[in-house]
Amino acid sequence: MLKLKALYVVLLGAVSLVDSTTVQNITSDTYFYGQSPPVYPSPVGKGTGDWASAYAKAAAMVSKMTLEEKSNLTFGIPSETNGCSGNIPPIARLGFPGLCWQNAGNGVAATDFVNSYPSGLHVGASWNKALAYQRALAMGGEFRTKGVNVALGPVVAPLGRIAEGGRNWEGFSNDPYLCGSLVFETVRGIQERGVITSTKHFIGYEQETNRIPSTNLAGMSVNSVSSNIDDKTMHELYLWPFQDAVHAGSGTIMCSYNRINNSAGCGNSKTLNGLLKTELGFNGFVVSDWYGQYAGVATTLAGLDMTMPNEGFWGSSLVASINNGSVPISRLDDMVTRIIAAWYKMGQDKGYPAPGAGIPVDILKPHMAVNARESASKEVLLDGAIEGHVLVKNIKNALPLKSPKLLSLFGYDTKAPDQNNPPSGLTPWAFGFESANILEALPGFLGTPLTVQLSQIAINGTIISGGGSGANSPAYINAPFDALQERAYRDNSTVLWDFVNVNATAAVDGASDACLVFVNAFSSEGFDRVGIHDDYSDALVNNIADQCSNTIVIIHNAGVRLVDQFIDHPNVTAVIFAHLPGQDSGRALVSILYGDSSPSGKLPYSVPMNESAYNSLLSPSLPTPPFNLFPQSDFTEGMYIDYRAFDAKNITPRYEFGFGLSYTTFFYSNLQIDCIACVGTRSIAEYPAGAILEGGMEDLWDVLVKVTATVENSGSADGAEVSQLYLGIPGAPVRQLRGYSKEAIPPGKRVTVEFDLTRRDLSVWDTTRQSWKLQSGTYTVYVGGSSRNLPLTKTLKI
Ligand SMILES: *[C@@H]1O[C@H](CO)[C@@H](O)[C@H](O)[C@H]1NC(C)=O
Ligand SMILES: *[C@@H]1O[C@H](CO)[C@@H](O)[C@H](O)[C@H]1NC(C)=O
Ligand SMILES: *[C@@H]1O[C@H](CO)[C@@H](O)[C@H](O)[C@H]1NC(C)=O
Ligand SMILES: *[C@@H]1O[C@H](CO)[C@@H](O)[C@H](O)[C@H]1NC(C)=O
Ligand SMILES: *[C@@H]1O[C@H](CO)[C@@H](O)[C@H](O)[C@H]1NC(C)=O
Ligand SMILES: *[C@@H]1O[C@H](CO)[C@@H](O)[C@H](O)[C@H]1NC(C)=O
Ligand SMILES: *[C@@H]1O[C@H](CO)[C@@H](O)[C@H](O)[C@H]1NC(C)=O
Ligand SMILES: *[C@@H]1O[C@H](CO)[C@@H](O)[C@H](O)[C@H]1NC(C)=O
Ligand SMILES: CC(=O)N[C@H]1CO[C@H](CO)[C@@H](O)[C@@H]1O
Repeated sequence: MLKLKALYVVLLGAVSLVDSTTVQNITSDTYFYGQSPPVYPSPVGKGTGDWASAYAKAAAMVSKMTLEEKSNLTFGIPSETNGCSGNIPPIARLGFPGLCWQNAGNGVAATDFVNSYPSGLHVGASWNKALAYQRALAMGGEFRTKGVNVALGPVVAPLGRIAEGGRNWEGFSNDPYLCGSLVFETVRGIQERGVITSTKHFIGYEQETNRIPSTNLAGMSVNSVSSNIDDKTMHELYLWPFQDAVHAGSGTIMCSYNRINNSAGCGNSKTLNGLLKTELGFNGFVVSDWYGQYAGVATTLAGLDMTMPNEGFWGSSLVASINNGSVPISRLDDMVTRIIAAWYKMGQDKGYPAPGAGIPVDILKPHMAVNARESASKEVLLDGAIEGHVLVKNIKNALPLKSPKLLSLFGYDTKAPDQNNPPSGLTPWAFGFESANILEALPGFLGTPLTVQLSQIAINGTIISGGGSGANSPAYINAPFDALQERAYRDNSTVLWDFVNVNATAAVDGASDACLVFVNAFSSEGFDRVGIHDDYSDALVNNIADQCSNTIVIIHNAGVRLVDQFIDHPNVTAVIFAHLPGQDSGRALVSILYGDSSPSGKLPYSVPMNESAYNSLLSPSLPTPPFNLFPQSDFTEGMYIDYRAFDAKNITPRYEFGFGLSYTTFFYSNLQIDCIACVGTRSIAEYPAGAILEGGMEDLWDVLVKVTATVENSGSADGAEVSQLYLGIPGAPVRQLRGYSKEAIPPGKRVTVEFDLTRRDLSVWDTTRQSWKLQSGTYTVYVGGSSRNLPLTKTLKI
């Protein structure tokens, strides 16, 4: 979702919205990878499990509503009393106060007195479920205090299929298991504070390029990209984290701008009625992405329950479609029941702040200060910032620093952004867009911002988040420069810097103990990145390394970032992927640099040797003939993205998925498998047979195998290790992440780590039977510290 509403209106206004059937004008079905099959009618919400009483209360309220009142709950209206990203009006006579919707998945956006939490990618790099849950609780408290009924997040699509995807940083990881486990904790934590989560963007939303309908340079309508995904890949990759979000009880799911198999995300009966509402037993409601409703009756019948941020194709037309019989009233009743049930389910009927109470209409005008920051969040913010840093190179004992007397600092990413108070009045929004000018990038959505080189980086200062609607609002920014200066004060040491000269003219004091070079890889909603390295930053690093024998590189990266142009420089002694740490960026980094904490993050993606490792999954596909007007993106690689592809093709990555260094070492031993489902133990059915609860058939979550291993801190420093379990399923990718556990372990101590493998974890999607299938055969269990460092292996037979 994007805040530049006016721009959208302009773009959409110029577009004649084309239904997928028109496509057949320019081609025949045979040209297509797939067409979405019709799934009707839209399933009526059942209110399973702990939704039962919310559904009963909702049904009672809905029974008192007039047709127009019901209709009015299905679309957004402008508000004169708050600045929320979206508003659903109240029905005062029934005691329903309305709903305020606000960005975003990584903290309350576009307002004051809130915190900026680490972004999704940073949380992914932390591999810490408990911390993800604590972060969600803390963020949820802020949304609640601000009177936000629905938080516009978390994000699990894009998953990260395309390395350059502009919004990959909003989500956790391109591995569905890691992503799914963290979205589960996030939904649970936010909703525990009574805030409805809007897990997004359903589904196959993997590129910004052509994400929405537009007009090309010839003035012709170009439809949104179609993500053409086969059924197996859909289930085992893209639907997987949504399944976890639904299992956690996500109150609403946001449908996406893109099309899936040539049918719009918010009008696709197969994905909405079929996958989400039937197969996953979703009790909540489906909301459109902002201006993402491209048709009227068709979307109503396909399972869309609410359109945002205005009446879209509904309003009086929805009422008319009920009156003329093209939409049954039962569909509208279901839409409204799902919406009101979500509100009751979170307990918003009791003691909830008024919608938008803490979100002023105009932040620049005098307004009441509503402080949403809680003291308990302080620790979560700092720990979250620390744990998402991933150390990938550390030679000559460069780190931790040993009481340095003189540090020299270089790079545009060292200090807080230059311009801290742009005209919008809010730092984060603008600094998100600072270098890559979104206004240049939007028309045509061809993903090629004009200033190609600089658009990859945020040249005016350090980044703590990406840009666009997912950017959040810091209470302050503690930049690396700030924290290092403070440390120099404490230590009576010296820091020198040069942020102006970027090449050989940058002077390095010859007595420097270390030179720290800060660069970034920026990314934003609205356009895809134009590369995964940039020559400008790489030259900056090399120029310092040429002059300084202890050069430490810190990269704030909103996605995969190559290091090939400087990694082998003998003077580059350490490299940290610092991701997007939120407002405590600097002090988190200093804690790691000085060894107050050992780095414990691991990569939630692979870093390849170079661009060519990605093949087609680098640049998002552009419309090509004969589909110029109907861009197609065929997901022909299936399951094989990131490490699944590298493993299958035997491509050696620079740094593999799950890799990250520590200041200590860990030793793995004693792999034990307790296989409840194994041959000779108990006969287990091939297919699940349980009732459909939230997230699908309930027995999909039965634990069929328990694995334990011993992990010892075999070094001399404190540290935390992310133990990872990969599973080789017959006929599936070589190995797939199916368990992980992060434990702090003192030197010389051992812990037992446990991994529970559920029926879903062990199964594959059977396209014929349309069910998860537990195959008979031999499975390999691997346990270790990364996807390619797996010292423990055993097989089991099911
Ligand atoms: C898309 O088409 C593929 C190929 O026909 C099919 O396997 C898949 O189920 C379809 N998915 C949707 C959502 O239409
Ligand atoms: C429904 O919404 C419209 C437009 O916002 C408003 O004019 C009308 O009064 C509302 N009707 C009811 C019954 O609330
Ligand atoms: C019913 O009303 C809707 C909304 O105005 C309209 O799109 C549709 O064509 C109408 N159908 C019939 C059969 O009149
Ligand atoms: C960023 O820096 C460029 C080049 O120095 C400058 O033109 C631009 O105005 C700056 N943008 C912001 C948001 O500070
Ligand atoms: C820094 O200097 C102050 C005053 O001279 C002294 O008290 C303090 O111990 C010194 N700190 C360190 C870390 O050397
Ligand atoms: C590098 O330094 C030279 C002066 O030695 C200067 O002319 C040039 O513009 C600099 N390059 C960059 C990229 O700043
Ligand atoms: C490494 O740094 C030293 C300065 O300390 C410099 O003399 C040397 O040339 C550098 N090495 C390389 C390969 O640039
Ligand atoms: C890119 O990396 C691969 C290994 O991943 C290697 O085989 C290939 O030669 C490299 N290409 C270039 C241009 O460096
Ligand atoms: C056969 C036919 O009608 N082709 C038209 C389909 O739409 C394109 C784009 O609008 C036209 O250029 C073709 O003439």
